[in-house]
Amino acid sequence: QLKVLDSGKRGTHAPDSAAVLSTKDAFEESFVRHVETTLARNMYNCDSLAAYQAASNTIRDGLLIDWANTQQKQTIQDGKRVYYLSLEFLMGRAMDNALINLKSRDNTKQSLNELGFNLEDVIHQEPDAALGNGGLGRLAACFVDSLSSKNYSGWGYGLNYQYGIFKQKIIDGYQVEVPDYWLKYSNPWEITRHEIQIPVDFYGYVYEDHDPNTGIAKKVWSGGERVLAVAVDFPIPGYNTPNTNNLRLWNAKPTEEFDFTKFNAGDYQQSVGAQQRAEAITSVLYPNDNFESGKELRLKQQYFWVAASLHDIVRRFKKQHKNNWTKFPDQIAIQLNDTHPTLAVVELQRILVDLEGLEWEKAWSIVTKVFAYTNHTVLPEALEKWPVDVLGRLLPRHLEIIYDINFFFLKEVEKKFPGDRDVLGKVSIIEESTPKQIRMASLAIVGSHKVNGVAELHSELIKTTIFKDFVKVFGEDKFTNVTNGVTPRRWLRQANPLLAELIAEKLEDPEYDYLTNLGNLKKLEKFVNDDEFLKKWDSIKFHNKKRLADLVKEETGIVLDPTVLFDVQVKRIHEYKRQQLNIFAVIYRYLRIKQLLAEGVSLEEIKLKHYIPKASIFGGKAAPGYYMAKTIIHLVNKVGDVVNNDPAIGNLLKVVFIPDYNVSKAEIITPASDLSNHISTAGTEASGTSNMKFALNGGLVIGTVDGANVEITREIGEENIFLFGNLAESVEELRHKHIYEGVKIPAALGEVFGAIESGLFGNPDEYRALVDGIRYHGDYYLVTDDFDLFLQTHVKLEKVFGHHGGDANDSDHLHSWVKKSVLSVANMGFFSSDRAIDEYAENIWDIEPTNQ
Ligand code: GLG
Repeated sequence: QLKVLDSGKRGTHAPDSAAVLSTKDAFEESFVRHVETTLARNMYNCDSLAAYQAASNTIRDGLLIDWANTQQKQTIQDGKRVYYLSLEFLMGRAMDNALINLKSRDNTKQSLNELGFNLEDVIHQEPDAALGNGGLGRLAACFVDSLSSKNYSGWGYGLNYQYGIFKQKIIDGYQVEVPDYWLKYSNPWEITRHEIQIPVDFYGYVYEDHDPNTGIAKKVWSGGERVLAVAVDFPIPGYNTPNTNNLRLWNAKPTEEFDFTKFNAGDYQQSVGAQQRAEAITSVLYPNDNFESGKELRLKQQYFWVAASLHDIVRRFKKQHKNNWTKFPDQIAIQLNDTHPTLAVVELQRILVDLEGLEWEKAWSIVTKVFAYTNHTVLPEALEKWPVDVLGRLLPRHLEIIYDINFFFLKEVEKKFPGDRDVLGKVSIIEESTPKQIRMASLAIVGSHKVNGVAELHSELIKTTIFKDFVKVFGEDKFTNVTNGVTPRRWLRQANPLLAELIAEKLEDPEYDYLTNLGNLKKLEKFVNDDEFLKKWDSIKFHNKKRLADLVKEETGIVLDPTVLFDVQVKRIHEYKRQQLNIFAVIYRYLRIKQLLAEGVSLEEIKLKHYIPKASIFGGKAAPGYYMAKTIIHLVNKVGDVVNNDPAIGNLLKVVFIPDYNVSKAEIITPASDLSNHISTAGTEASGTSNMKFALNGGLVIGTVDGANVEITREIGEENIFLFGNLAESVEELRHKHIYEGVKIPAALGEVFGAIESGLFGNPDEYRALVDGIRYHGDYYLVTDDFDLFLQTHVKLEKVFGHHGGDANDSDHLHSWVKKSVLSVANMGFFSSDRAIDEYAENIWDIEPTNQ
């Protein structure tokens, strides 16, 4: 029985974070104590890094009190909890976010000032927690923020990689990967739970045993290799609430076991070797986005994480509910973020049947009530499949269970569709290929009670394409949509403090309550004809553009004029995201400007009649093994070299590639865009989330009719977004045409290819694969079909942007572009991750917020 502390008592021991953070004295006292004790330094010898460490330890102390209170409160309330299983949490920096959520930023800033430090400098000392690749990992980070902020009881479970996503350097225009050893100076935000160590087994064999009492046969998995999972916790503060959830990431550690046979045989090195390998499991994040490489270590990571998390969840359940298993689904919901944690389905079935002795059917009905699965992509190269022999060697008992799950499932399918071998083959969890493979998405669907896509279009597409046979078997209701969202705490308040402040002022909301009621932004619409307001709005954008120009100068040496149109595309580099379409259009623009100049047209005239000045800003990482993506990076950089060093074109065009795009850089880039590109081939981008961030920060969007662009358009109005391109429903036909009738290169694109092949951007052989992929190999991503439409849309949007002087006195610009910007922001309330989490809670998890 847990001891229940009444709130009075709790008050005397551990009030809340406010005690450490709300008064300057308390902050300063704690700061100095951490400098002197935790860091063993003194105030005379305290640089910004030490200041960061002392400040974050102080803030962390406050968080831990909230964290402990929350855990106790949640345990006492004994409600249902959700566990979000994600192999990636792309958190970024923690300090600024914690200060904002705890509403202690101003106070801390002042305290640090008094101590002789500048808050911004201190914040910059923190390395990004970059335990993710892109949208999928950042979504998980936004979701844990919303779970806390909306007072849900919800934990994240993941892996504590020693190396996050690599750091990207650009050398001679090429991407070079550098390891990201982010824990160099230890991490003040993590709390290692040395007492929570869970053994995880691999390999070995399965035998049958008989219960001595009942004589019933049961399977036993034995032998193999054992690794320990050690829990590392990160407190996740909610905004304006004491509710502080937990993100638990696992570290792999060797057991103390030791191979004495080898040791005695004199082979000391070998005897510790296996143990040393244990730590490799959590050492590095796989750097692929939307691509599965099928490496055995990756499967090991997945099982290690899933097994540790489930044993932890089951242990916590048993502490309160013993073996009252029917209660399990009333207490616990588990969300599978993509198929990466799908082995959790199998592991829970194994725990219930093999370890807890439940009957198969009873166990399976519990399992399927607990799990739900989110799909993030329809790209075939991203769908996980594991060869049967690889999985069977690593996890022999799990393979048997997968076969049994499939057997019982197919029996049901057979009942529904007697004799229909075609359906059976299509929905089978085992693909009868050579080698045989396990289809993880099929397993996830069969093991879950709900399956969701991440934007309306995507959720419809999965029902009619990759999962259509499952819809036949399970019916439509199992498949649903939850459109993604982003947290306005980080992506508005933290990234764009001036805009957040202006909005608070206009909404007469000095406490910034709109940050958890984002629908309130709608009230901004009233001011859309108020010139003073529009000017202020525009001057904030200008300020943010200057801030980005400073970053670009620092990172690349290139000087950007902040009055020109900032045209941004930052995201992972991928053919389906079509950075190549963008850079080809930039090349075309450059060629046209050069041609006009050659015809004797002056720069001024070009500006007035043809092209407005703009800067094309790119950023993003390519997976280290993705040749085509790396080629695109190289081309962007080489185009930049040519264009930026051509004095003839003045400020008409600049092209920059910002190296090492990450969360912290996104916080500077996002608020500074006039226009951002979300131009994937229709039907390929499941949702996109940066489109939401840009629109929320008053940047306009040029995009295809894909992913969440569709819903953004519906919310903000089609007059406030620049959509173009072929629709998802035409894609198949166009691809088919390319193959059977050949690819037609539009004239403008032909000129671009000509320039590339003339060597204007260096050795043309370097770009051969990129150009030939379009010209001779079917143009799979439909660059040729959308190129002219993209150019035309630019002509249109640049008219709307007009000739902006940057002094916010251009009234055409104010009444066209800036007005659209305001209207976008006013209607972006739907895209808060709070709304997404509420939908999951209500439609999938069946949980309610806790009482605070
Ligand atoms: C995926 C998709 C994105 C999506 C994100 C979050 O490609 O379109 O926005 O998940 O659902 N790998 C990803 O980033």
